[in-house]
This record gives sequence, C-alpha cells and structure tokens, in this order.
Amino acid sequence: MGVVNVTPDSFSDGGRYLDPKAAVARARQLAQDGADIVDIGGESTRPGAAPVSEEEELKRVLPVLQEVKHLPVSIDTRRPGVMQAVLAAGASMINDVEALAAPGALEAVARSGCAVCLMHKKGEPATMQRDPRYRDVVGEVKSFLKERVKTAMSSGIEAARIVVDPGFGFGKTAAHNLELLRRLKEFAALRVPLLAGLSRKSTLEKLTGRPVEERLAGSLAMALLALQGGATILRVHDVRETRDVIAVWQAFRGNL
Ligand code: HH2
Repeated sequence: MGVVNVTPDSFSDGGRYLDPKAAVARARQLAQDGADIVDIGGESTRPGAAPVSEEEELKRVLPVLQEVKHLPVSIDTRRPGVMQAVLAAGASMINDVEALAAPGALEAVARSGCAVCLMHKKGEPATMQRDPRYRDVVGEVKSFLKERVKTAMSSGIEAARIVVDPGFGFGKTAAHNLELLRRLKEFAALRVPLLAGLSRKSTLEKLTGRPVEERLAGSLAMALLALQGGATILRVHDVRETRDVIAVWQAFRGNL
C-alpha cells in the first residue's frame, strides 16, 4: 500500500502533494512502482496534527480519486461523510485510524462492498504521544481490534472485507511499537489480514537518530520485521524499495 498525503502538514510528505496534479502523478508512480493499493489521505493524523473540516478533506481527496479510480484506491479518513462521498466516487477501501468509531461510519462501509482497515489508536492525534501507557500493549491492542472486527461483522461487514492494523505510533512509545512488532504473530488469532504502517515513523528517529528524509533503510528493516511477523499489507512511502524487500522475503520463504 503506497501513501499519498494530500495535506500541507503530514510528517513525511506534507505539502508535496497538496496540488491535485502532483498527487495524481504520485499515485500513478506508486502504482507503477508496484503498489497494489494507493492510500490517499486528506487529513494528517501525525502526533500534534490539527483536524480539518469535512469540506476541506473532500476538496483535497476527491479530485485526486477521480483521476486514479481505475486503481485500487483506499481513502484514509475517519469521517462518515467523506466515506460516503469517496465510495460513491469509486474508492475500493476505507482506511480508518479510528476503526469506524464515528457515528454512521459502520453503516457507510456496510452499505458498500468496499474493503476496510480497522486500526487501533489510543487518544487523539493532538495529544496521543504525550504519555501513552499500557499494562500489556499487545493484549490491549488485540482485544480492541477483536471487538471492532466483531462489531463490524455484526453491522453487516463480512470478514473477507476486513483488515486490521495495530496502529504503530498512534498513542504508542518506541518501546510499545517494538513490543507490538516482536509479538506481531499473535495478531494472527484475529483471523483477518494484518496491515502494518511503520514507514518513516518517529520510532526510527529514536532508534537511528535520523530525520524523516533519511529513514529509508530503517523503514525497510521494519518492513522485513513486519513481514516476518505475518503482516500481508505494508503501508509505505517508498514502494519500489519495499517491493525489493518483499521479493527477497518471498524468495527466502521458498516462493521462487
Ligand atoms: N499511519 C499514518 C496514517 N494513516 N493508516 C493505517 N492504517 N496505519 C498507519 O500506520 C497509518 C495510517 C501516519 O502516516 P502518514 O500518512 O505518512 O502521515 P500523516 O498522518 O501525518 O499524514
């Protein structure tokens, strides 16, 4: 899954793809580089980000979606109004960092035939990194996702349409993220595909000391660890390079 942020303030590519033409070109490039899904977002959810209005979010994502809807497009949103509009405009997947918690979100997804990513986060983007605490991060994230899968299914969203994501960096310290990564295999118990988003995230700054534009090597190491832990969808900014990691992983596993 390749990332296109149509925002002025995303942590790694903010401002680069705010112009719809640049965002469309980026989406096409990611697909050419080997992305199976292009994830388009109109609101930054990085720690400390300010929320945007529904109108503004739609103004950012719709023109881009119109141009690339022949590709499998996921829209990164937590607003039911945005979900409805983008599904009507041809989006194939909703990627919701709030796991369809907003009133009307479950219904918007259930009514369509789209896929959905249910992600865990603790707290709100504005404050979630202040002092996140867990007694057992893996246990808490897992039982949250288990409950959201159950709720989604009882709202009419079939299991075959659902993927889950532990939400690396969303109300989690570097130690929490590493614990999740070490025990990622335990999420197989949820019996739906696992998505992991570790690309360029600030845990890599903690581990390597590198600024965001120098985190490719760290991101690729994280991608390999996520594959080893059973992730089958990697949400990344550097698709071409991550494809190579996947090729090596698959060969190692004997699929050559
Ligand atoms: N991470 C980000 C945004 N959306 N969605 C899922 N499912 N999983 C993630 O880990 C995830 C996500 C944050 O990264 P990015 O989109 O690059 O930045 P920003 O939120 O600042 O736009």
